[in-house]
Amino acid sequence: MSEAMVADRASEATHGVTQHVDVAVVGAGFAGLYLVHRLRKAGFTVVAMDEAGDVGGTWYWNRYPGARCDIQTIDYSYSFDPELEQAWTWSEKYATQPEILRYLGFVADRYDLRRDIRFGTKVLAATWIDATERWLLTTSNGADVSCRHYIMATGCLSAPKPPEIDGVKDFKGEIYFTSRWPHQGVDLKGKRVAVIGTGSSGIQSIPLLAEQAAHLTVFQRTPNFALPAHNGPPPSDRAALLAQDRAAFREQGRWSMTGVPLPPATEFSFQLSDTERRERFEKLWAAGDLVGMLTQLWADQGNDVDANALLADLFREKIRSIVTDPDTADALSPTDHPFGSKRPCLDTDYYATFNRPDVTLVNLRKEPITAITASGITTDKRSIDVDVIVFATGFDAMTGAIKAIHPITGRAGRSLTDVWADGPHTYLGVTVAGFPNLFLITGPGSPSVLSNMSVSIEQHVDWVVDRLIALREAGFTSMEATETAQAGWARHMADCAPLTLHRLANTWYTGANVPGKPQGVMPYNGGVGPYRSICNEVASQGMLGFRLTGPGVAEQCNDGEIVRLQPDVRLVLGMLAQMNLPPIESFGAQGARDFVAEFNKSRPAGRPVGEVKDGTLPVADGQLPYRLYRPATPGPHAVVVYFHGGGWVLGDELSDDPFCRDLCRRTGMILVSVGYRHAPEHRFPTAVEDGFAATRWVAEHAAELGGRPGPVLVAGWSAGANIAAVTCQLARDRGGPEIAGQLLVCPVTDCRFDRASYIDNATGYFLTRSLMFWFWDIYCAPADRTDPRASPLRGQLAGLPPAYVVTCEFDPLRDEGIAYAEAMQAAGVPVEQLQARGHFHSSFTMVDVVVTSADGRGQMANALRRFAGLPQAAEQDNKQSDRTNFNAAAS
Ligand code: NA7
Repeated sequence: MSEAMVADRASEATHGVTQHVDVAVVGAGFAGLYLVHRLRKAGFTVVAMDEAGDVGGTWYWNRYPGARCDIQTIDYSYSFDPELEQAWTWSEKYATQPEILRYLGFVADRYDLRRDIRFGTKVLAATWIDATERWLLTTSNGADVSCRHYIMATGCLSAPKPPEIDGVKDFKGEIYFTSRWPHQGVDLKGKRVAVIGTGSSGIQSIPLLAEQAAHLTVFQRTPNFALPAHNGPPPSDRAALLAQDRAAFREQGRWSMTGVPLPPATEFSFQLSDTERRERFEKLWAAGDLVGMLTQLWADQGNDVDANALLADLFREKIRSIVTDPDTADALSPTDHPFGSKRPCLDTDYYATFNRPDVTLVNLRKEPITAITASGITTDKRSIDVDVIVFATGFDAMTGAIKAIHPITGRAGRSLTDVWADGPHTYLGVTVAGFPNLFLITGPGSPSVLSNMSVSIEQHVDWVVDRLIALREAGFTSMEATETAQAGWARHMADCAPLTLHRLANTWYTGANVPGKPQGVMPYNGGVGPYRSICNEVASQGMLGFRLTGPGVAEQCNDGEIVRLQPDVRLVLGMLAQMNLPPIESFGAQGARDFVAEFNKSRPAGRPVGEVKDGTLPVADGQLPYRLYRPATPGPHAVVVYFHGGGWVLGDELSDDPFCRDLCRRTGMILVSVGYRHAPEHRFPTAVEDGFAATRWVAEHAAELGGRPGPVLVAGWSAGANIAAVTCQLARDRGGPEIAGQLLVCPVTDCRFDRASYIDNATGYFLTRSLMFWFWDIYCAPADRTDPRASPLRGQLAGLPPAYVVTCEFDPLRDEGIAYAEAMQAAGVPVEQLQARGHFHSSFTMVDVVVTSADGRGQMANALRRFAGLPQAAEQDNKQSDRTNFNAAAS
């Protein structure tokens, strides 16, 4: 007898009518249907409940004219059963709502799912009962439900937002909501119709409503970017790809960033000419591919404001070319948010609809609605009489359908509404601390609405059901996220913020569309594939961050944070691990140099600066090459002498090119990157003596180089930072040159290898302990290593120029960098530190790859500007960081 049956019998005796199941599900849409199928196959008893009269979820309700999906239907399908995929053929590239609903009905029939679904049934309250370790659900219709596990498959956009406009009740005409369009349809012939809202629902329905209405007035608060869908049959190229290898196509989608198998763009905006960018844009405009437009143009379109603006300009140009009245075109052109930060739309003749004589646009930014009256809509400029008002005003997204639907009371009587009062807190977007055995499918904190929902839904359902099976096998009856894991997820979500521009717009992604709702990016923007691998890791690391309990089994809690690396660092390290490279030191010095040179060819090119010039400078016994980076701004500029990384063995004056360009742009200073000589050909102390000599030469020739005469600054990364640090000590002791400040990024400062960071980060973070041993051996004989020119930490530190010292958490060199900063400070040197959480040794030099390091590079640039007595730079990244993930604020 199953556990549910036992409980059922016991309960019947006392309560009579409660339905006992292993798992209860709310929702019978994409997620609910797959849940019922998988749970049943896994041998769980299950009941699903839905307020609707049939399956479909969002697609049951959202049946306004023109409603379609805007991910190509080939991708917007279940993939769990190849036979199902063979049995169903979509007729259109973007299926209409009726076809999607037919598909979901077909799926329900095929697997006989309806027999476990209670339609017309609302869950009124859900309460966790500690004593039985079960959820008790009271329902609007029929028996209450007792379940071990409670799964919310309620969708992200299913709780409509109230109109929030005074006077709605006074209106004497007809009122409709796109999200609750009457099943029998609406006859608008001969009527004066108003539509409020120009999100996806408004944009899809407006052209069709215009065709029916006598006159259509569109009330627009925020213009949106829309791309023509070019509907028709599914494109043959993608259909062929799917047919060719269905499994591979689906698998590629599962591991992609968006859930759609399209390789992301690799070239950056600044690597493409205007013509090339326009060609790419026109191609995607003609293809009508929204995911393509979001990901395929150039690699930085999604995370760089300026790169995104190039795309937004092209969009606005299109709008002006379609809409004949310039004022209307202007009003329809979005200017207040980057493309993609607010959900862009797919349309059919949307912009052209405004060329019709019977369509009027009211720009609510210029004339806000003051009230709805008996006869129509009044703005602060005029009254417009209408017979029908259509509200296309959207949803209380992501959290609305979970917490507003019914009270959910977890452990110790805590309500989810209270726990989420300052915004949703979840672990993986799937579970909530304090709410055992409660699961959210595509909840806040999961990729959900920033992904192809069908892929994310299948992943969540599979992960949850697999966990339930594993719990059952191990004898556990409850599973609950820990506070540590949940706080860690919040931090990870916040770390992901710079990966996209979603934080820069007021949207339903951020909760800004609902008055009074806490604001912050709710979906996980770190990508579908990375998210999948994280969920898999949680399971493979012994259910990291979960407390598992059960009768007669010892409690298990492997507590911790699942992602401690910055999200892009995690991707870079994952890719490096996959490459399975031999240790760099195994190549020998020349082999390692060749390897690094080859490796650098694959990195994004550096960004443009005013001028790049190569030259040589004299040292006592020869010439050193250098590369000078000059800002585009008028000079003379302050001058920074820069030393590249590479363990005194590898690299050259060009090898940190993207980093030098970035510093040049951010600081507005000249950077002179010096090609100092390397070991083993030139062992200690050649590199540091070259560094000192080069700095002196640059200081003496600053004016000739176009620089500002006076003190110079020095900067370096890794072994280059060692040279910069030593140069400051030598300049102090040898009578100049005058140095205004030193920027030391992950510096080598000492020859001791027993600090914790050398042990904790010995392997796995690219710069390994054995590679450092190798560098030291090649560069410097053991007897010389305590010389302050090799280990500046062992030198006199008083009287050094002010320093900005950057260290990275996952770097063997971390602790000696911190030790140097602290020792300088103790010696009276003004020191600032940036201890970069989640970063590795190469984070700051991998410009445009590790974008989460951009903020730190901005801070370094400002430190250099402070040292040079210049005002703080107008921070490129500050304009992007005014809203982060609210989970972070709470953590
Ligand atoms: P959206 O995208 O939230 O759009 C709602 C629209 O309604 C949007 O233009 C809003 O302007 C506007 N709106 C909302 N409230 C008001 C008030 N009070 N006055 C004037 N205008 C208002 O919802 P949709 O249903 O179109 O689409 C939802 C998602 O479904 C879509 O993104 C796809 O993923 C599928 P605002 O932009 O807030 O200024």
